[in-house]
Amino acid sequence: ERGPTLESTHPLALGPVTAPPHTVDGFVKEFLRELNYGQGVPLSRSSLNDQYMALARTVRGYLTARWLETATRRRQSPHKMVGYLSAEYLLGRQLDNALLATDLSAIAEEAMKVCGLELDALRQAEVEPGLGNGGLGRLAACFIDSLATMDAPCVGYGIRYEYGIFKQTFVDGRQVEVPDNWLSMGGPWEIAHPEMEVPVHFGGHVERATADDGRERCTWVPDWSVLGIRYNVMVPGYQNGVVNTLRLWRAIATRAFDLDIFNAGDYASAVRSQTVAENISKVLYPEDSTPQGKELRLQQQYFFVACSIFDFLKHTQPTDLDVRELPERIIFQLNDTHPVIGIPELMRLLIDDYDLTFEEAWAITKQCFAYTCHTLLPEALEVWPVSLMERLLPRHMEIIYQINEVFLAEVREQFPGDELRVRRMSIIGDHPERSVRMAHLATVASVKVNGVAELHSQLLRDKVLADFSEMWPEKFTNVTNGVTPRRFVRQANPFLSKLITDTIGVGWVANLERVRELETYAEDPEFRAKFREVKAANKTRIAAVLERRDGILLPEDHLLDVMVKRLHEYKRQMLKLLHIVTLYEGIISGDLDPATVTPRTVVFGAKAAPGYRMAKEIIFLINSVASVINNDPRVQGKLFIAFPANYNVTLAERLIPAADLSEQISLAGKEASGTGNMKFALNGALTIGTDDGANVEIRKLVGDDNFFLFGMTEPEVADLQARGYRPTEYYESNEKLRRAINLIDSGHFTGGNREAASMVIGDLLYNDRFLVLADYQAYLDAQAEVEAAYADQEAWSRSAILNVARTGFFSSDRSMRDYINRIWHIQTGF
Ligand code: RUG
Repeated sequence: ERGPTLESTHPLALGPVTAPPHTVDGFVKEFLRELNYGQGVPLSRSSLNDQYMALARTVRGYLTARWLETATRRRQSPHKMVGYLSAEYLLGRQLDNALLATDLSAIAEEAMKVCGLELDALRQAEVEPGLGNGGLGRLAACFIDSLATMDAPCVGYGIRYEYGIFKQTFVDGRQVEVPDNWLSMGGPWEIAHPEMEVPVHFGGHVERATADDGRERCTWVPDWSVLGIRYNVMVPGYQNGVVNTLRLWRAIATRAFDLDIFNAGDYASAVRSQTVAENISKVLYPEDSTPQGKELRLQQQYFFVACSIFDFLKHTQPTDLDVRELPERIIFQLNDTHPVIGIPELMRLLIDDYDLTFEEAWAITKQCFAYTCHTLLPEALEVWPVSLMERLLPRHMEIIYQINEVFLAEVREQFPGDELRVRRMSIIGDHPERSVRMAHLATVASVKVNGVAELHSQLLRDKVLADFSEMWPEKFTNVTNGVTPRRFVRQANPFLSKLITDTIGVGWVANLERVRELETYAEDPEFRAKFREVKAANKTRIAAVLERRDGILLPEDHLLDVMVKRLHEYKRQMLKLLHIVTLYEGIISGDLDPATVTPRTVVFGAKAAPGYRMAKEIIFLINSVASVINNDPRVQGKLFIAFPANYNVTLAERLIPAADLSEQISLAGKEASGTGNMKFALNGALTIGTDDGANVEIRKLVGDDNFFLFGMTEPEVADLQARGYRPTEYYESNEKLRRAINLIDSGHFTGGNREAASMVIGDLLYNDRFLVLADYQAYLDAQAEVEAAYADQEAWSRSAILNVARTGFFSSDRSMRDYINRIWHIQTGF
């Protein structure tokens, strides 16, 4: 970044910043210095938090030299970079990741011992920054990890929410949300720059005047403003000396408080502007795939993109930047529609501040953005009422109208006389109220539009954005999601990592395709035995975690069947629950001899959006069923259900490596990609899944014999829905289904209270939008195949190994390569 240049002849000011020595002694010294001078305590009187803070800062110190070096190198040779715009980054804990990146794990462990401390205990003290809801935010975190590992120039831009995703607790089986005050113990990984404030404006009106050159100029006269404060978080590459930046914005008031009003005794009014401003970055919206039409959310979106674009133009680029060269300098990647307001913001800056004409600004802007769509649910595509936009961002609304005018003229030219098409494609929709369709705006303004898995991209092209793909077929592409092998294999699964490294060498961590070399070992009984030992060790580890964290006692030697993801009807947690109830009903009715049942533990992890009533009812039902089945002696310990509260990245890292079976059972055509599915396969779980999202590609790669496919395909779903779907027909014609539903409906799991499950059961029988009942029998059949396959442990291990060996494709490094080659066209490693 540009900053004041300080001329000094002192060697320390001239030379490169040097990292502390990579030795146990060096580490101990740095650690004690941080503890004494940073935390202000001697070791003997330090608390666990003091020790954690000092450790985190020590490791951060090792990163800092590389970070400054990376920034200097990039400044000296400016190339096109990526501005990754994302309202969410679900980072997970930072300490282990930073230790791995700097190759300091062993040194840190030893150094802590020297100080009489346990590294592992300090690890547990870290509160993970939950600045995202689920897959979308975690994807952003994986992507920036990969970009650093590939030495790609990227700044991740986002919001520094004071409260991240809520902490989930259960009270009498019902979800209760507790605020996530993740910063309360201090944030050792961020560096604040309160001096680099960015003004962001809202409201007001637009004034126009004709200038001397005869052209009209606009001035936005806003009503109120806030300041964006920059927080930098380092994003280390894996053992390559590169450290990129994640820049998060916090909103503060332009004037902290009004002293005159305060002195007059009106304390609440004195801090009002401060409260209004700080609310903008106060809390992450706990929504996943359904937008909430909240003004504050639009404020958040505009706030962070305005700060980010300003930051890029004014601080990252040279002062004499010619904005006409912007497309050679930057590509802003829009992670879903949340940052799309950045498009009219760049236009506004180019026209009103840099004095370009609309046409000039539009020609530049259209080359500076690319859009990733993460959903297929039409209701999840964001729209903003025109009335709200006019009130909050009047100048942007004008620009959007102008963009729309130019765009619709193009549509009319290409499709003369097709006014219906014009209406369908318009950026402004009329129903149910006049509103801005953010996905349309993004598509119109972007160089490329991509979906997140093959099937999803195809459905985007053919269905959701069909008119657009007809007009600009070359604009549409696919980049299948990926996950970082550093966090989700190397760190999360040290036992498997050791086995892989011992077998094929260490290169797989930065080049995951190399795990394919394990394929031949699937045939080796000795390797299979070692692989089973790894799984068993991971099961022991998760049992200890769940006992400590949740007081849950997992049975031993069970098939571990895991369904972890946000609670959403389309993901069909209810299908899993019906399967469990069917097994249980079989046992208690005497149809199923418990001796013949495969011992199975089902683990659920799922948060429901606080306003999503049905999802919360499903959580309650899962907990109710769990408490009855887990305590019924007739089950003879063959079935166990665990639903630890507050599933998060930290728990995922422990749970996924232990799983035998990965549940990916969304209704075909509804899950854009999924990324949990990739993490499970890479850790040697077999998938039971529908032909949906990235499951399709997982199955193709691992082979039909190593994947339990079931259920309708997307065209079959569309066909059934077109013919008219009647769930009661399935209920009436399938005895097992009827008995499972009746058992729930009887109040058996809810203390005799039939009302307690009525909302869920009523919906399944008379609505069932996601065709749970239609796929029920196929799911049961596939689960029977699972049991048969699990009975042959040698064959199962072989399949599990092949899952690991054949899913190297799902590294987020590959996703990033695809973005670089197909969309961004940037250089790496210069
Ligand atoms: O639901 C999708 C997942 O299928 C996908 O894997 C993930 C990352 O691409 O994004 C999720 N998503 C979608 N989260 N929010 C949305 C709303 O558009």
